[in-house]
Amino acid sequence: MTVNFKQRISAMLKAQEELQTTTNTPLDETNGVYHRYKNPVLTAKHIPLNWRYDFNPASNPYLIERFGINAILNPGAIKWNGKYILMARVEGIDRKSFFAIAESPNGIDNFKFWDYPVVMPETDVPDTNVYDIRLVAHEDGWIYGLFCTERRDPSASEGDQSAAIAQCGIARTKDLLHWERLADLKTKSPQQRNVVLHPEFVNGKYAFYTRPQDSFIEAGKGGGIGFGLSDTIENAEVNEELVIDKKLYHTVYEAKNGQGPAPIKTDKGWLHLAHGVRNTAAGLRYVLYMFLTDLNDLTKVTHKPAGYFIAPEGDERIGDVSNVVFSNGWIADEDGTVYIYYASSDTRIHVATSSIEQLLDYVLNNPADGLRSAKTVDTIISIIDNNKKLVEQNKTVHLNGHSVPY
Ligand code: M1P
Repeated sequence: MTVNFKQRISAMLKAQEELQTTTNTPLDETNGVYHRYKNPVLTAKHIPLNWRYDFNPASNPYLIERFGINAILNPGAIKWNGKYILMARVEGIDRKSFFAIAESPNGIDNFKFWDYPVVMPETDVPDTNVYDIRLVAHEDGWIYGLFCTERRDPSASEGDQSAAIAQCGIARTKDLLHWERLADLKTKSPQQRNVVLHPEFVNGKYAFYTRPQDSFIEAGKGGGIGFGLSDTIENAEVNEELVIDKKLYHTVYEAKNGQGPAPIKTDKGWLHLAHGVRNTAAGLRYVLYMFLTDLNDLTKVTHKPAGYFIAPEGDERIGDVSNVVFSNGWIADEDGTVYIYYASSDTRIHVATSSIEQLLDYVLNNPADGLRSAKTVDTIISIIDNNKKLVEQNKTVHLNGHSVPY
């Protein structure tokens, strides 16, 4: 082993150790609903060096990176044995995605990958690409992972090497290490992505959030987030998909939308996190939004604040697929803290923290979309007028030379 070889390994290990052990801190600025954090929680640089380098000087005398990682994004999330687990989508330089699990003691930093990437069994029709897993601890006792499985469209001509069929793969586990692959979900839709399993039985059946409109080539032909039931999970089949949250003209989910992680149960209803997409001159823009569904009727959206909950900001706006935030994982802790994991621009993973209380306040009390500019102005005027009333009632404090209502 040359000195240079040893020095490079040592420098790389040191840099990675520093990256993994850096304390993450919340940013001061907040909109009252959540805190963003200074550093991403996972990046391509977090992938263990022994996955990428052959450290044997005999077979790799130049210490060449034998397999590069392009990005880490869109993780499923779950609290498991007291640890915060992210099952990330890792994308190699060969464009194939696979899953790998990283764990953290506190959910905001010190994420470290397990020794090996996840070995996900295939069905009789091998997956070309798998991604965007949603982890759900179902009341039947299994942990399920629902993910997108993509294969080349068998009807595509030889000249068309990009047409694909996306469907929902289903796997389950008891320990996150050994996975049993079940049959892919059957629906009437030619394409399915962003399918999520509801954590409880509904009328004794397995319940799914789907996206019936999805067309891989063209963004939808009507539709939105669907909901349907299946008698079994082993050969899951949803025959009827009811659209519960549809795409809508001139909203942030005008072009398409998709369920994020499985919803969180609260005493006021089921809290949902979803992504909405609209087209712009700069390309598609992906943002996150929230809504609440009825505790007993999961198909009824009871509250939905206007616009986005999280949009790409600062560095988040730039990456492999710019102007994108996407989330398919969150963890609601026993003390009510909610860890929202989101990827920015299909490149790296961040955390934002909130609480059930704050999220409920947000979905219950933030104004709904009036769907017209005039209604937006009405909303703002009502906020101004309420603040004026406080001033008139002398309910003010003086801050930095301003009279501010309290
Ligand atoms: O590139 C943005 C996202 O695009 C797809 O999401 P959707 O199916 O809603 O359009 C997915 O490929 C997702 O992984 C990706 O982050």
